[in-house]
Order: sequence, then C-alpha cells, then structure tokens
Amino acid sequence: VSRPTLYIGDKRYSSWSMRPWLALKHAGIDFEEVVVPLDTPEFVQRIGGISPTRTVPALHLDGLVVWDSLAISEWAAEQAPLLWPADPGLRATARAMAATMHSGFSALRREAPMNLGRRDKPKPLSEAALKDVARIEALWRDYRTGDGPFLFSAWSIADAFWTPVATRIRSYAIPVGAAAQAYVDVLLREPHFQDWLDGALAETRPHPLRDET
Ligand SMILES: N[C@@H](CCC(=O)N[C@@H](CS)C(=O)NCC(=O)O)C(=O)O
Repeated sequence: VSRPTLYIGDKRYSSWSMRPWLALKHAGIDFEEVVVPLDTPEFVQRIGGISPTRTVPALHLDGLVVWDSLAISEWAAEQAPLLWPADPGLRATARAMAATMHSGFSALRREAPMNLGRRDKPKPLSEAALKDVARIEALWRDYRTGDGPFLFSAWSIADAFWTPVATRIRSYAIPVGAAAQAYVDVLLREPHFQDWLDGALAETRPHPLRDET
C-alpha cells in the first residue's frame, strides 16, 4: 500500500481542505499533501486530474480517488475508529453534527469566509448570518458531552468540522457567549490545527477574492 496523497487548497482559505487534513493527522496516517492554489490558472489546469468534482480536497490512494471532505474523513475513521465516539448513540450524534456543518450555515460561510491571515477584525454580519451563529452556539451547548475539552469529550471528526467555524469567529471577532468562546479557544489551541495555521501563515500568495481589508 503506497502513501496516500491529500490534495488541498491554500491553507489560509480552504476550510474544506482543513477538515479531512485534521482527521488524517488525528488518525496518525502518514500522507503526502499537495497544495493546489485556489482560483489560479494552475488550479484549472490540474484539477481535472485530481478530482471528478473539480474541487479540493481529494485523497488519492492506490488508484482510488476519494473526494469530499466528509467522505475522506470517513475513510480516515475506517483506519482509526476512534475518530468518532465509541458509543453508538454519541457516534450518530457526532455524525449529525459534522453533517450539519457540512451542508449548512451558508449565510455565515458566505459573509465570513475563512481567512487565516485575518485576526480579530470585526465585520458587520447580516441577520441571517447572526442567526447561523446563534444556531451554532445552541448546538454546541446542547450536544456537548463528557468532561473532555471537545464536543464529545475526546477529539472527533465533529470537532474537525467546527474548527473552520472557530477560525471565522476569531477572524471576524464575532461575539459569542463564554461557553462557545471557550470551545473556540480549545479548537484553536489544538496542536494539529496549530500546525495547519503555521502552514497558512507561511503562505504569501495574495488572493484575488479573499484579501479584503
Ligand atoms: N463538498 C465539498 C466542497 C469542496 C469545495 O467546494 N472546495 C473548494 C475549495 S475550499 C474548491 O475546490 N473550489 C474550487 C472551485 O470551485 O473551482 C467537500 O466537502 O469537499
């Protein structure tokens, strides 16, 4: 079995790429990462050979291509089952939490795109985006389980899916309650995220669409 390759976008901007990258790291899987810069001629030229959906992330292993951040995370969980909670009920809830993030909160995502080069700079958000934030806070409050720092006590793929949201809260100085802020801080202090952030801050390419001040 050869080493898997994870194709990702810029670490500063590609929130979809971050989630399975974190899952693979937490699984202890040895993989190669290849950054394909978003919104460039290089991306357009290479993406057809990388993913049938022409999006990153995509994982290549031994002739198999797995696209979509959740599908790649599930592949990682098959190698390392503890990426989900061991209890079947909690596991179902954790999957629901990840899937909810995967397919929802479009107003917040549109108005506050991930940009790891931006920190503590407020931006006025629409009512729809603020509603997204309130729903996220309620989910975090109502489904937090156990004594550990993460949503289901130990780190799980659900936390991977919320980590880009945590970065948006910090980047755009979005006000949240004390419990939500504490969870945000836990996600942003997590060592594998810190490694991703170091990589993001080392990227210097100006981005045509995202570098608003
Ligand atoms: N649902 C997909 C979404 C992936 C996605 O939209 N990726 C963006 C970058 S973060 C992309 O590749 N955009 C390139 C394009 O649309 O041309 C997933 O979870 O992987």
